[in-house]
Amino acid sequence: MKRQDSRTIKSLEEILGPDNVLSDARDMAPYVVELRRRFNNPARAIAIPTSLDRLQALVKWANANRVPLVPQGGNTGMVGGQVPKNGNEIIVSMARINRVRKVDGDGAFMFAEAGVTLEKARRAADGAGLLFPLAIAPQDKAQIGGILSSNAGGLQVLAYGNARQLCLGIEAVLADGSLFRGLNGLKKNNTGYDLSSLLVGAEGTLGIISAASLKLFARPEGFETAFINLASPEAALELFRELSRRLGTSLTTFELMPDFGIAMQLRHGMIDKNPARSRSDWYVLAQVSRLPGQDRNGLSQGLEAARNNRTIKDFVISGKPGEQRRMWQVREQLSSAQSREGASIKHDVSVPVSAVPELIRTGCKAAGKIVPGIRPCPFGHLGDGNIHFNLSQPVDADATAYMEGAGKIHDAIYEIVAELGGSISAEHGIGQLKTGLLKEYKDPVAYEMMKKIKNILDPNNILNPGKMLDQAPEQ
Ligand code: 2HG
Ligand code: ZN
Repeated sequence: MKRQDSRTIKSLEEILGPDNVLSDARDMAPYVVELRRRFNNPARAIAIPTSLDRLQALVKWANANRVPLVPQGGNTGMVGGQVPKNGNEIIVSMARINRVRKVDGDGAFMFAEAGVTLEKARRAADGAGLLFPLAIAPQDKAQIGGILSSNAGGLQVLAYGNARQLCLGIEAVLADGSLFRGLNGLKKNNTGYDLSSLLVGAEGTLGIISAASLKLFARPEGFETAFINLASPEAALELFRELSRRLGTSLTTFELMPDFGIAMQLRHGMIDKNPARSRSDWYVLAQVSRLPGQDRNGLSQGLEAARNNRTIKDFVISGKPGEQRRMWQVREQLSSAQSREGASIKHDVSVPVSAVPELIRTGCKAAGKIVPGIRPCPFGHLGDGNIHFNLSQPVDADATAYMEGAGKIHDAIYEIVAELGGSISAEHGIGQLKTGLLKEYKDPVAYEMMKKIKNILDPNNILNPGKMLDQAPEQ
């Protein structure tokens, strides 16, 4: 270990206590490597503060000594925002600041600290007879701080909104170590700039979120879940229109899947049976939540009507948790099925909902021209206009060579997305994967505003440097 590093570790141990600092390469490995193993840079140490005071002291020290910090939650991010970029950073794990401070049933909110896992937050809401609706996988790993910092979306945005919309306010440690106290349980609070919202989705570049006030909802009595056969994304859009009109916000989920996604799961033994009534080119997983006293037939009536007018081919529907689980499993496993099928070029993009079929049609055509034999697997949150436009390598292609050619495919897909008025990042964020793209596609005035804000709040560029904005603020 370099002398400078051992001095750093000593300072960290003084601030946090020796049990809360890791510097051995083996101990640091789970924090440094992320899900897709695309980023694998070393960290100087892992700091695991156990209290707000210690977190503040740590950030103050880092600012004084110009030590870069990378805040980290459950390390489930997909764009490298939560892992080092330059190799000289200290990862600040928020895992030990993990209390649910309070649940307020009347106001329908809870105060949860950054290290609370999604599962724990959902259980706390459930204990008060309420629902915290955010649904992303894996629930036992993803933490509230990371969820808010990346403005995560997931499978129920349609009815309840993404992380930002589920947040009433946050508490965060700023770059100088001061504490921004934005926690409140107020639905109405018109007192100037919405600073909490600014820090949500900032990927830890403006402050380290230490706690959040989260909105809670009435807990549904049950769900109806359907697995639907359709011929095309156009038909799926038509069905979405029909179901949204009939069901409003009780339609919590509307997910599109290609048959290729199911074929892969069958091939790799991840499921033993297609949950649909028969095979078709496309499927939709739709779910409706039912509050006490509400009619349970809304979804089946909507689907009957769609089958009668030939929008859809067929469907199965169930209110039984076991059967629902099997339908959900197929959707949730799409990402891992793709990784078993070789290399995959991914695009987490959004377009206006009405443009989803065009995105899929033109995107598949463009990708097929660049790499003959490429296997498109566009899937995801059609109801939010958010498609994971993923493309598996041709069978028997060389994975490394395929990934080396990703740039051309990216250019083609992002160009289509831009033409359709969409976004180059829908729900996974910018991190270190999309800094160049952000600069290219963000409105230049908005990009300048972002740089100015960063410069004011973090003049020494110690908070997640090189993430989101690919440059140090001007000194
Ligand atoms: C999902 O919706 C996730 O399953 C992952 O956002 C998407 O792997 C992906 O591209
Ligand atoms: Zn997704």
